[in-house]
Amino acid sequence: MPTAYLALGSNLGDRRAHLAAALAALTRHPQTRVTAVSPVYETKAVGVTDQPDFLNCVVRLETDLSPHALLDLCLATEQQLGRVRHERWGPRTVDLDILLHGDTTLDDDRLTLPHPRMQERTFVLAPLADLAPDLLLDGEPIRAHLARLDPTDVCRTDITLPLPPAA
Ligand code: X6L
Ligand code: MG
Ligand code: MG
Repeated sequence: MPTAYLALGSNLGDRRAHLAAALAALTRHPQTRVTAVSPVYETKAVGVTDQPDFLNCVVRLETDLSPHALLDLCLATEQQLGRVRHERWGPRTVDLDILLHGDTTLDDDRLTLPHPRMQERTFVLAPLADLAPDLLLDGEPIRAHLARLDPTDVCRTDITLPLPPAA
């Protein structure tokens, strides 16, 4: 089964509960297995900076779903958790982004893999490096990409998201 990595974020309401509920939804799906969850980071919003701080983490999945089917699951999970899209890059109850799906490279109207801007985002690379520091991206390990970013952009919390029991 291919291994995928997802970035999760929340900056509205009970942020920890939203991340936990997203994890539970991914676990319940018959074609996905959540096999690792990173530490949770508290992070200043980037893009639109005038919004609440985020909680961000990364999860590792084993999945039979194609990249597009996994994208559909991510979007359905966001909707179930009450995400309403207002302005671009605005606050959200939960956001699930596919970072990597096995060795797939893909670029169409709906999805680009690997995620085209993950190298620039400390809130993505810090938790990804916790799970997969040696994973190669553009020929370099995640830890080397992370070393080029500003570590003060993110703060590791003591929040733990338990790996949900297999459904
Ligand atoms: C210039 C222009 C600099 C755009 C940065 C960066 C835009 C990231 C959007 C950017 C730019 C994004 C999260 C967030 C968002 C999150 C934190 C995005 C999409 N999502 N900030 N901002 N965590 N800390 O999950 O990632 S909006
Ligand atoms: Mg996002
Ligand atoms: Mg998204």
